[in-house]
Amino acid sequence: MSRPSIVGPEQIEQPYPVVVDTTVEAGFGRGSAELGCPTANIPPGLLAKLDTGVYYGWAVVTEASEPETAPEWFELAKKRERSIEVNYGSKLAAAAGTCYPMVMSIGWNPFYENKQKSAEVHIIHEFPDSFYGASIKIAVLGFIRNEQSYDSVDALIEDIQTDIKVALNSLDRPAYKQAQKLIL
Ligand code: ADP
Ligand code: RBF
Ligand code: MG
Repeated sequence: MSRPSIVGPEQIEQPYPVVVDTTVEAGFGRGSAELGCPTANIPPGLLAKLDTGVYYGWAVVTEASEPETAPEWFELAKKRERSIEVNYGSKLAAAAGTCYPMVMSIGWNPFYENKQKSAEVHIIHEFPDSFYGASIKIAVLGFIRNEQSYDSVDALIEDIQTDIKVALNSLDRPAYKQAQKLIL
């Protein structure tokens, strides 16, 4: 299916920008393994005012201090087959505090028939290490498409690659570039 290479108006319009400041939590652990597309999971309740679907915007991650009491998502992290390292973003180095483009998916991942709603941010940057527990600020600026189910993992991967191109093109406009300052 052919898709537009740029989406959304020249100016940012209601209900955007949607700015959220939160923590990177553990998800189901299949993003990087199966799709080659790691996603920083965040609490979906913070984005309840947005419909399910795929969005674009900017993201900034920074190191966070260790919480005094273990958060709920630690439980999910411990149940995972391969253990994850929760480093609170201490290995981010120069990536800490830098604003990167992102694509985000909100919903039930119809392809995987998830029982729980998730909100996941794929930051368009290669990070050498994971950053579970880090602070993450996002500015959601536009909608790309509805979530879909697919006949194969490859078809999902192909659509995500197109989402990334669409996000980069859509963010490369003056009003959208300016919006970086909302989270810097
Ligand atoms: P999970 O199901 O736990 O979210 P993923 O396979 O989706 O597992 O991997 C997500 C983790 O990978 C993030 O929490 C983050 O620590 C790390 N990560 C590395 N690179 C990126 C990136 N470019 N975008 C988002 N997360 C990344
Ligand atoms: N999952 C789906 O089931 N259908 C989708 O259309 C879909 N689109 C996505 C688009 C982007 C940009 C990203 C980052 C993820 C998308 N996902 C989608 C979620 C994907 O299934 C999920 O990230 C992995 O299962 C890891 O939890
Ligand atoms: Mg994830």
